[in-house]
Amino acid sequence: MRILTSRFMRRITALCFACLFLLSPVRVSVVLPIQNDGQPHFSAEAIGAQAVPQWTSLDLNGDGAAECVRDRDDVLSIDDCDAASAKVYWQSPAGWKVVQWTFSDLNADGATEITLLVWRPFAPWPTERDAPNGGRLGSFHDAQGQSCHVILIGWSKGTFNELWAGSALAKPILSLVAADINGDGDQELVTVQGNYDQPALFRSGPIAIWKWNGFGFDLIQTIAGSYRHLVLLERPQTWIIASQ
Ligand SMILES: [Ca+2]
Ligand SMILES: [Ca+2]
Ligand SMILES: [Ca+2]
Repeated sequence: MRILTSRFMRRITALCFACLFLLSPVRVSVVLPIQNDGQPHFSAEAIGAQAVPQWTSLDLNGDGAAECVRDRDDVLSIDDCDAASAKVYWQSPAGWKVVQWTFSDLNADGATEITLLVWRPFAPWPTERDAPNGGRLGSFHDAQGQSCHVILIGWSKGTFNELWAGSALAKPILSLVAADINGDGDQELVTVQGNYDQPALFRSGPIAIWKWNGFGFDLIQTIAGSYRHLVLLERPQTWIIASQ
């Protein structure tokens, strides 16, 4: 009886921990963008907080020297940080519009990669090129035929290249953050989702949180609302602020 009770208690305790993990809500604070010279302005500082800084250089290939990431006119490049040699290791292809990027380890392999939020001309899956209306991805683009993608770029097999490229998203991402928001040791991809049929300047939607499954991302939590931007706070990093 004592053994049964002990086992039972262990199971109950484990179940409670599991419930806590699954049910722990992501703490989100919502702010309204302030007007700055007539333009909506959104930042952690708007609520007296410090955002996690966006670094632009890091040793991504483990050779002891930093690589620099530059984002100019929606083109992203990775170079050797040396203005004299200006050696570019990777550059986003023509036709891509890189609207946001961040260092991350979303694929949980222990190596930092770069997560890109990209708009590019819609293309159906290769196996559905001849399908009517673009196949299963057919409506995943805006009126201009541009679709939104998440793409991971990193060091692999002696070069920088695509580690993973998602197909056209069903709902475009407006803003993203990569962070371990539930403290399980692995980063989650936190996003704001809009709709392709919303005017680009007025897109808004819920927060959607994704987890790497080894092959892609699974949706693990949605927070309803009409959000537009995300900012991850310095302390504690589990706080996210989102603009409405
Ligand atoms: Ca390096
Ligand atoms: Ca990684
Ligand atoms: Ca996590």
